[in-house]
This record gives sequence, C-alpha cells and structure tokens, in this order.
Amino acid sequence: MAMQFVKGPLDTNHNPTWCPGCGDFGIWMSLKNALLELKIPPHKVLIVYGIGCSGNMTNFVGTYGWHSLHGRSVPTAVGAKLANKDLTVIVVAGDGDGLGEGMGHFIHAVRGNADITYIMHDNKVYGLTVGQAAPTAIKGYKSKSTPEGIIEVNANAPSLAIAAGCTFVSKGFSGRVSHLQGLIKQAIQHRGFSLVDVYQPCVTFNKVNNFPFYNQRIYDLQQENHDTSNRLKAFEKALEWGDRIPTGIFYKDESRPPYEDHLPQEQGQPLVVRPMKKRSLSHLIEEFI
Ligand SMILES: Cc1ncc(C[n+]2csc(CCOP(=O)(O)OP(=O)(O)O)c2C)c(N)n1
Ligand code: SF4
Repeated sequence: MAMQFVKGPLDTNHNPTWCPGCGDFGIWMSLKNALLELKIPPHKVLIVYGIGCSGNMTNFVGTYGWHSLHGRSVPTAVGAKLANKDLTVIVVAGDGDGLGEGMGHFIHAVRGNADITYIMHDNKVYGLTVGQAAPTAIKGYKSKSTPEGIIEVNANAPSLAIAAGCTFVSKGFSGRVSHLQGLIKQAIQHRGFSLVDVYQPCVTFNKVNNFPFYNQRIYDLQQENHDTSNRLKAFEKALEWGDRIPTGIFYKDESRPPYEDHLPQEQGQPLVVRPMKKRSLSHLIEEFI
C-alpha cells in the first residue's frame, strides 16, 4: 500500500520514495521544521544535494534545490553562497558523497569556514547503489563489497572537521527529530561552516547500525555539561563509540569570520544583483590574463 503524506508548507507535489522506515524521513522532517521555525522564506534557501538516497530529497523539499554531481555538492554550495550571500545555503548529502568522492572538498571548505550548513547522512553504506560499505563503515563491517569485513578504520566526519578548523560541529540522530531540528536550527544560524552529521539508519542494507542500536547507546552532550569551546575535549567526544555514543554540539567557535567576509568583492550587495557590464570575450581576457 502506498504511504500517505499530509502536505505541509515546505512539501512538493512529490512523495518520498525512500524505503519505509528509512532514517532519511527523520532528517527530512527536522530540516523542514527547522526552516519553518526560523521563518526563512523558501525562495531564500538553496539546498544543494549529493547523489544518493539522501540526495533524492531534492524532489521533496519546496525550496530552491540543486542536485549536484556525486561528491561535488560542497564546492557547488560554496560557489552559490559567493554568488548570492543573501541565500541560506545548505548541503544535504550522504557519507559516501561527503567522505568518499567529496572528502577533499569537505576538508577545504571547512578550512575556509565557508558560510554553509552541511547535513551529512551517516548510514555507513552507499544506499542508492545498494549497500556497499561507505567510508564511515566500522572496521570489520560485512557488506556485498566487503564480504570478509572492511579492513580500513572508519572515517569520522566530526573529528575530521574539528581537526580542519570547523567552527560548528555537531551530531544528531534521525530517530530524535526534535533534537535534530534544534541542531539544524543552530547550525543555520551559525556564521561559518556548520556540520550536522546525522546517524541515519539505512534499514534495508545496514542491519547492524539500526534504530535499536542507536536508541540503546546515544546520549546528549548538552545534558552532560559538555564545554563546546574546548576543542580537545570535542575531539575526544567525536571519537567516542561503544556502549555510549554522543550526540549534540561537540564544538563551536563564534569568533572566526566566515570566508566571504575576507573578500572585498563580497562587501556590499550580493554579486548576483549587481548590474553586469556588457563585456566582450576579448575584454575579459584582457582583464583577467
Ligand atoms: C562520480 C560518480 N561516482 C560514482 C557514482 C555512483 N554512485 C551513485 S550514488 C553513490 C553512493 C551513494 O552513497 P551515499 O553518498 O552515502 O548516499 P546514500 O545513498 O547512502 O544516501 C555512488 C557511488 C556516481 N553517480 N558518480
Ligand atoms: S536503501 Fe537505505 S538509505 Fe536508501 S532509501 Fe532505503 S533505507 Fe534509506
């Protein structure tokens, strides 16, 4: 039987095509609720999506959207922000997109402190291409692509981000929608690169890291007086994995200006609304070469 959806203000004419029970639903709800709570009009929001089940959200959220190339969602988002700094620019992409093909882009955008929010779907598999191990898969994880168990240790987005100088680092769980919604809200409000990495169970292909797995283990750092200004402690917490798994804000630094603030051409009106001088190709070559 087809799933029934009650349409809200940020929905489109298309219904999600994710598997019933997929963790993507929780992220979808949290993101839409966060945007509604912040009262950002849809035409002021650009969401850049990666290729993956996560990226299919492009059809289900009624803001501006751009379905990027696999692993190229971050540079597309950075470019869009430079072109129109008035937009709220958000990346929605999988852990394969962000830490496999797109790992270099992720680290360099973090280093620059580009003013974008990255919502990374950590399901530890390549969902769309039917369940191969993603870079986040835990050592020993068996999948169709790693039948004897994965040899490498897992890539960890929050610890990589902290090491690269990220100014807002957090982790949510798609089974805790209102908590995740709060994280997304704060991440959007943060000026600079904000990471919301999300435990997002892939109920079809990852039979280990499922909803019961996380429900038994996760806790909220903000309930335990975690000091979000302590970078070393944040790094330690980002690596915690076992009987207890932390969620919440690991690290926050409001003092560092975003990338755009350093560029003289970004001062004043957004580039996109400034009048274009009619120039021939030879003029441009003369000016730039
Ligand atoms: C350049 C390129 N390489 C590989 C692919 C094939 N491909 C499509 S989606 C995907 C992985 C998706 O996994 P992830 O990014 O974790 O997203 P999920 O589907 O789990 O949400 C791959 C490898 C592609 N489309 N383009
Ligand atoms: S394959 Fe996994 S990630 Fe993709 S829609 Fe199904 S449950 Fe979600």
